[in-house]
Amino acid sequence: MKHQEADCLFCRIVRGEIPAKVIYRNEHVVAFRDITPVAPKHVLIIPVRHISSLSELQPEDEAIAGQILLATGAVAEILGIKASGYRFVFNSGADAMQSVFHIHGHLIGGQQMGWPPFP
Ligand code: DGP
Repeated sequence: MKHQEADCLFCRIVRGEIPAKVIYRNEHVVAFRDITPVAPKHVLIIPVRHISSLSELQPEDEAIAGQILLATGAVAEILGIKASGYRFVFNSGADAMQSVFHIHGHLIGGQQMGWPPFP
């Protein structure tokens, strides 16, 4: 598949080589349940195309970036939290504790959250 990396965990989920609870997909993005949920609802939304982090997004990726954001409403509706509310978080780099280097937004909800998000 074009724009994919052989050994990237999330590229492998996109290709179906590693099982995941996929709840939504279109030609641009895939959304699947996080393996270690931090809230009652926790889904990762990733681009089909391999891009390692927000910092690596290029001007030509504008449409992909938009597709990731556009998918949040559809995913929140599937999860039943569109009306109650949700948060969409990207971890980028070491301080944010990014651990998988294929862009992913964490869509989390299903409970009241606090702000700021750290103690
Ligand atoms: P981050 O720290 O932002 O890079 O988050 C990576 C997330 O990916 C983390 O919440 C756990 C999740 N994750 C890691 N490996 C797997 C996997 O094999 N399957 C699924 N569904 N999620 C995974």
